[in-house]
Amino acid sequence: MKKNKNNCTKPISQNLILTLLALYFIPISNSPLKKPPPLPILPLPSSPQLEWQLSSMALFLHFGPNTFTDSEWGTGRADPRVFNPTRLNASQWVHAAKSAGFNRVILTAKHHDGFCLWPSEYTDYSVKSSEWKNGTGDVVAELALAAKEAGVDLGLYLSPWDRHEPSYGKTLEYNEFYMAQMAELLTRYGEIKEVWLDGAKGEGEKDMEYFFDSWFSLIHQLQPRAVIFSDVGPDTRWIGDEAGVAGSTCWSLFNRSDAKIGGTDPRYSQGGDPHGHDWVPAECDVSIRRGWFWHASEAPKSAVELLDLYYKSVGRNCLLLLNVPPNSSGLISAEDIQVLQEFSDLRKSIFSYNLAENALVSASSTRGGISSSQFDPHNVMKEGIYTYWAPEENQSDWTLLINLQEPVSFNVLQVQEPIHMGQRIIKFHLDILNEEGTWKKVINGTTVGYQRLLQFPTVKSQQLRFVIDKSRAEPLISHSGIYMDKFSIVSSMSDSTSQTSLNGSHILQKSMFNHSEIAAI
Ligand code: FUL
Repeated sequence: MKKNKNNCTKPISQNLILTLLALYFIPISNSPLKKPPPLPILPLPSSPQLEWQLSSMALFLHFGPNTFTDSEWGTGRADPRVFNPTRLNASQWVHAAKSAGFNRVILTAKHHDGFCLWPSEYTDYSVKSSEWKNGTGDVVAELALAAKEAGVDLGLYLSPWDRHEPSYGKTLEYNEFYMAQMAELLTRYGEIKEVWLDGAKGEGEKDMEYFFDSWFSLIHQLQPRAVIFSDVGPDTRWIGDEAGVAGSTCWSLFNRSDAKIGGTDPRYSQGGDPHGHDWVPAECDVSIRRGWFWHASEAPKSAVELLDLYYKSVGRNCLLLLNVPPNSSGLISAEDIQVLQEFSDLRKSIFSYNLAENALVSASSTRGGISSSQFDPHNVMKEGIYTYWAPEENQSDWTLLINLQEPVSFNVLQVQEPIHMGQRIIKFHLDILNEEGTWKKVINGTTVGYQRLLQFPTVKSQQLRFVIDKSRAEPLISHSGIYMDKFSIVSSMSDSTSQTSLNGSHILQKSMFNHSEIAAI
């Protein structure tokens, strides 16, 4: 029998089976399959590091005998009875932090003088020997309770350098002592979200080794959600200055093995390392007053100064750790509270309304095609890092076009990367379409990370063009905004401390490349 092209010589039952089989394999829904997200680019943040970064700011509380003796680095010989904060109210500290937008507080549980703000069982140099509450008080406990009630995270600073403890200088003994104190702090006070320590030490002090690896393992074992701050991480690094200022190029990438606690190169810390193998974002610590501890003679910085620090820390991919020291009565002084409130009001008045909120956004390309809403350019108008615009792979142009639908004046640009996918952007710029119909550059920038804020003299336009010039991999943008800041004074069109050199290493040109090339940079 001759077969026709429909093969209709097969018995009917066989055809029916084939048809049923074919139907079985046809997807029931007509919706197209989703394009998966691109591969993340290593290194990536851990979950506690992400939580830390999203909190943006923390309040540092330097408090102890130094508060009563008008000193900064106590000798460790001050009479413990000087510690007597008769009006101490940890809820007031927490309230001051929370109402100014700080969701984390970090207390000097022990500073260099060795005095413990909790009744440690390993020393008598503590609140136990003070006049305060006749030696029955516990500042760490009071703060832990107040923070918990307010839903504010708690961190503790346990200074390695201890000028009181007799075992300091005897490596084995002191490491045992330090770890025992650390264990007290991490097992008695509920959840601790950050442990802060550093390599600060006076000249000519006794030489000894700190067993950092053992300390860090203990901390992560006892408080798995805590980030550990030190000059070089492991979880968050010191920015390298005590002015609260990050480099205008600031990577969360870092090589821990290239840096040492107590001996960092400030330039390396300020900029991070585009070739770093470790994710170690930076924390910018600075005091609201000149000293870290409260001194009657000092006054707080102004709110506009704090706003400038905000741009130079939070606006450069870092966390701002602002020290606001309680005074000798045990309260944060009224003038500091007022400045904190004004600082909060300034931020609210600038950042609570994104002038691009109703913009129409298009892009040079969209991953999965323009019909894919998953990576839609309009995602950049949504807040948060988990929705983002992604371009198609292997493009030579990475541009977002933002039509504001009417001319708008602004002087601040905000850009955010979905950092759970790695930090990617090396260089970018913003253009506006001027009245003559030509594009004019407003500002160049290097690195974005969790959040980049760039200031420039006020411009007005309806059409904006955000261009990514160089990136470690396909750039992803989770959020973007433009704002009007009427309070800061900005004199130049460029980011003044802009560093274009990436620690002397070569930079990938914007081009097509694959993941093995990325791994090689
Ligand atoms: C430094 C210390 O020496 C200062 O006293 C202050 O605590 C600052 C935050 O860290 O290392």
